[in-house]
Amino acid sequence: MPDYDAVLAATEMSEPRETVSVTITAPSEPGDYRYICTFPGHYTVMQGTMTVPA
Ligand SMILES: [Cu+2]
Repeated sequence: MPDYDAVLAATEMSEPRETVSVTITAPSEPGDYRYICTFPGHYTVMQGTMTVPA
């Protein structure tokens, strides 16, 4: 995982059908925060948005 301020959290690599979880402290600034799978080629379909409401 790159040492980059925009990366708030990460998990270890998971196996197919395995469930992994991560707990983060959401940013205090309201807004939409994108999340992605960084495995090569997965970004196009494995992504979403976490919304911190105002
Ligand atoms: Cu993926």
